[in-house]
Amino acid sequence: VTRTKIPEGLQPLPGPKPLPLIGNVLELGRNPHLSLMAMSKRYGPVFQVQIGTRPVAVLGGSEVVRQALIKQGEDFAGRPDLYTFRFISDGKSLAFSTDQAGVWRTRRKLAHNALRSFATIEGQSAEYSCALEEHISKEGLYLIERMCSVMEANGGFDPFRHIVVSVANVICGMCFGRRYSHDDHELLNLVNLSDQFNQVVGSGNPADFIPFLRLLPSTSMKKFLDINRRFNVFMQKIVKEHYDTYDKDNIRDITDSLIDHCEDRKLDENSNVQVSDEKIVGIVNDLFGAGFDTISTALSWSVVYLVAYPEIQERLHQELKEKVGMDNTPRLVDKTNLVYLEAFIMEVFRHSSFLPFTIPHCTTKNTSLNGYFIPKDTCVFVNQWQINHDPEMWKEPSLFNPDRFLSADGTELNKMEAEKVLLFGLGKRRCVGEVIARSEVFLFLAILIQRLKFSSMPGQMPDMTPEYGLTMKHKRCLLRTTPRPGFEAPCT
Ligand code: HEM
Ligand code: HJJ
Repeated sequence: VTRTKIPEGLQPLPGPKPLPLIGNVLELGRNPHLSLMAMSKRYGPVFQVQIGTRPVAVLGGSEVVRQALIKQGEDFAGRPDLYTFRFISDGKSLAFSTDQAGVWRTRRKLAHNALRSFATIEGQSAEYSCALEEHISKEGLYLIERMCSVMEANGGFDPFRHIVVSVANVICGMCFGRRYSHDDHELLNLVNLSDQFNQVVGSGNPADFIPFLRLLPSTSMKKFLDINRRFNVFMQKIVKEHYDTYDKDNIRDITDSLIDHCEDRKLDENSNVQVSDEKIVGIVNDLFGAGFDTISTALSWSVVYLVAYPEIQERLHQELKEKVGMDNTPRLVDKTNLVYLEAFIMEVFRHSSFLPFTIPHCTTKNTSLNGYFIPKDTCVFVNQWQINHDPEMWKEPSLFNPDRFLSADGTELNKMEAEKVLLFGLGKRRCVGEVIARSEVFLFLAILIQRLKFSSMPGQMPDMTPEYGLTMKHKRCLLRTTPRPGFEAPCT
């Protein structure tokens, strides 16, 4: 190991003493967000652990995270070259690859523009404000039908199992211009296996840092490779169908628009072609993968919280009754009026912190933070869970209490409190789907809470212990649902 000399006036990062070869991997344990938060009490908001032989800087305070990701954004905008990331989209993922700044920036802009054009740009329809709203409204109503019919047949339903298909259909509509039936096994098998994906790519997977572990047989790694293979086969088939039927005068969806961008660029002789077609069209893999997994996780957690806190569920339903009424389907414009729902969503984000760490970052040059030297190419973990549970920032952080996000008179969202929650990252690498994600979680929930009441199976409260991973899920469970008065019809 070569050490960069520490410049004068700077200190090396503090942290626990590493063991030879494995470093501090034993101290990380099964819940790195908790163990690293505990270490932060001792070493401060920025410290170092060694995973295998590799030093990792861990950021766990609101101030240092803002300093690093916003004020020193350029220095912290890289991604580390991690073993498991090489298998995601054949190493060509927008989110997980080590693309140089120029390539990454071009791809990120394309992703932003594609989402704007096919999701949030205002449409001309009177019924829906944008394509996103249309997709969510329709899939929301299908989801209710589905939940009720499964309920009638089986006396209980697994929330994640059905939510994930509806959420996948929203992103499918925008990316591919199509939807799948709730019985389509090709889609079901793909989207119901994301646990394994998430557990393997969660920050601090020892196999990313300790090469000899990769030689040991591992079922989780086998499943991870299998999921990525199936994911790529699924995506390549759809992309090929798009190439075969592509018509430059009729751009149907995000996949078409990315293909169109490649074609346009070939006609432009001045363009400095540096990003391959594969890396451009492959952006749709990230949009689809992120689009189905994160939002279905958020919604499934939300439904479980509704069941665990029935008085909160009742208050949410009453708010919908008052502010939207029972004769109208909720719309995105209702968001500003449904303040308790907004507060509930913020509290689900904070309390579950189901994305405990951002995707790992990497320093792009020698830099410093809080007087500590951090060399170029240092892997950086950002502990979002810690910021969302910091007792200095939150009164009784382990209490689930949406009211913490309301003004004293309960009529307005307290924006200052809401902005303290960190779930989408910050700065140059922050989530490109945040607007879509927030809209989608809001509208799906408004539609579900207006029409349905959720409850536990008698004597079987869902287990809300999260399973560690990139996105953390609650254990699969069975819940009950009954239609609210006036909405019995779709459930026959
Ligand atoms: C990146 C959160 C939904 C697309 C991220 C990151 C976080 C995040 C924490 C990493 C930030 C970092 O590394 O610093 C979430 C949450 C979501 C959500 C909590 C839902 C509640 C979505 C959706 C899409 C999306 C719906 C697209 C349709 C992406 C992409 C990146 C990303 C492409 C990679 C950005 C980059 O590396 O430059 N998201 N996300 N996300 N997200 Fe999301
Ligand atoms: C996936 C679940 C996948 C991709 C991407 C390429 C892109 C979750 C956070 C950010 C979103 C960024 C992305 C997430 C992963 C999934 C997801 C799965 C295959 C994939 C922080 O999206 O089962 O398979 O291939």
